[in-house]
Amino acid sequence: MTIMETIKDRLSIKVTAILALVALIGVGAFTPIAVTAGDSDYEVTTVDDGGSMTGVVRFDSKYPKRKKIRISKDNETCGTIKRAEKFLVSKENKGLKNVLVTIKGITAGKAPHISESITLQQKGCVYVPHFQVAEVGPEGVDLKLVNDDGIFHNVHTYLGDSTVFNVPQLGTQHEITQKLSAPGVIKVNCDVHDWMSADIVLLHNSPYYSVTNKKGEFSIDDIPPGTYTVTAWHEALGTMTKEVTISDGENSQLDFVIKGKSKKKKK
Ligand SMILES: [Cu+2]
Repeated sequence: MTIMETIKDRLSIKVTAILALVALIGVGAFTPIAVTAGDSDYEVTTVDDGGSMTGVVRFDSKYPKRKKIRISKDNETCGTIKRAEKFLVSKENKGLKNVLVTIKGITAGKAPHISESITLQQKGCVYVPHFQVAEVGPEGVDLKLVNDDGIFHNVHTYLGDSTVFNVPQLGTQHEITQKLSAPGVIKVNCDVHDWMSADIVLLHNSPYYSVTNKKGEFSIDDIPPGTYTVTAWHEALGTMTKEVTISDGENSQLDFVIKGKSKKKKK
């Protein structure tokens, strides 16, 4: 095999692997596009008589169950079984928690609530909160890492495939602070306890967003009237897109329904 053939061969394996991954993630109408951080030339103005938008992100039928994770180390602190936090679905209405809903294309509107610091706790070998979103200014944000466990954790953060920071946190180090600046989706993992994961989304100039609660509900207000694209982003499902028209002083309802896997037919 020549070098070129070897490269071509490897490339085709890689492409196949990526396509397989896309097929896996692309549940329902979601597409695996990462969240975008916001407009750079956003202008803060007073929104008189803006409209609002409320809605629900939910499954239509069967929804993914929370995966059971067996713990084999640090059991005194971590316990023996955890439930994955990727899919937090309400039994009541099949609503999905921790979906970031964002209205795109608003270039002038309400002021963003800029966070100077955010906190990520390590408690019982789980990150709390599992998902959080913050608006950052040009100075970035301080991420306070709190170790409530008194055991060794290693906080490793990624933006895409690149490491943002990778810091050990001893049981004796209750709190350490790291700076985050670049907007985007930051994945957090513990190199000691591989089940520990969290997502932090940093936005810049993007105040028109909401994160779904445990019933999959979201709400955004003070929206200048107009027709916009709305995206719903979930860590494991990717992005779903819809259009909404907002009118003066009125509320628009917009629901995202995720097509769950169909139930197996009984024989
Ligand atoms: Cu850990």
